[in-house]
Amino acid sequence: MRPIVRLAVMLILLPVALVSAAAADEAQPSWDDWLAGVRKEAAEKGIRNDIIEQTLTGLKPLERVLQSDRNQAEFVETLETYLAKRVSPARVSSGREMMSTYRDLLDQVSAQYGVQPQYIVAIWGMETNYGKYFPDENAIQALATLAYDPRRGGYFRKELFAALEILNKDYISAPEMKASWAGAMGQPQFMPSSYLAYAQDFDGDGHRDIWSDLGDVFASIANYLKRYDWNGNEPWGMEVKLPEGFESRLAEVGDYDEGGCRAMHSHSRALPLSEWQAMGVRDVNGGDLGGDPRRATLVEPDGESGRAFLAFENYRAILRYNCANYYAIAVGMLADEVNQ
Ligand SMILES: [Ca+2]
Repeated sequence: MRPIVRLAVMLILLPVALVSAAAADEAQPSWDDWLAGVRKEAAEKGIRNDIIEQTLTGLKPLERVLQSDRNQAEFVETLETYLAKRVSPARVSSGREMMSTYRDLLDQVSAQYGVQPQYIVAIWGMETNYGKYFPDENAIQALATLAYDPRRGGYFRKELFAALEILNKDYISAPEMKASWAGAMGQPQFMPSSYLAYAQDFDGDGHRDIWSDLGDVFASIANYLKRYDWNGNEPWGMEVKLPEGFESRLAEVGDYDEGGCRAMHSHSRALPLSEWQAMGVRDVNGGDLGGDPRRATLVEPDGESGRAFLAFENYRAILRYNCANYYAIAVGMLADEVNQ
């Protein structure tokens, strides 16, 4: 029983404990012992010795990474406050500039992956403000710090080994592999496991350089969406107006029942646009939805007093990038804005 009791105490105490305090707990190995275990496992996984030496020898945890992890403020945000920050006039106008500056490259990527340029630009803008925000923590150091910390250690340990695998494949060099404090890398902010699954070498130079090569950045974002069944001939969705007393009818439609990440569970069942039209739903300007047979789910991210949206299949691919309705709506609206 004792180890279980000790674990329970640890789980209660650790949210406020820092590395030094955690190291003092006898259930937690010292940083050096822990790192020795990582080195051994890396070697067993086939990571080259020069990579292990270069990245893990003398590695120290980063206190500021843990501080950031502990200090994630919980803002009470509404869709309006979220959109005001993420789809600001400045971000829209930068996005239009990017659409025009990188037109040729975006068109090439778009043709190859079947994702319209405005969605690539919108995700790029949402993640790193079109590459102007450049997180510059050492990815291995940030990931190792969070992997050592018991709070979410299992998740980050897997990401740490994925990051070592990226270096082992020579997709990027260790000094170039910069990340946010939480380990999200480069201009599209991919976690290492997503990088291994989706990052692309668009210019064919042997590197998947999502930090500084824009072809690789755009292709990696597009590939991510494509892998989640993006349809290049369809939009993301649209804002709509609901008729008076609609909520009782919506209850008859029922909840979304086809899986997907947690943000989908607040959507209605998918219905053809023609059925939404028949129920009195109109576009945000009051115009007809028409007899379109495409299916869309209804989402009211702030409940029935807030704005309402119909989401097409592509919306679900955006949620795979970041499973939050505010995020997907902001990407969709920013894409619409930068495409004008
Ligand atoms: Ca490349």
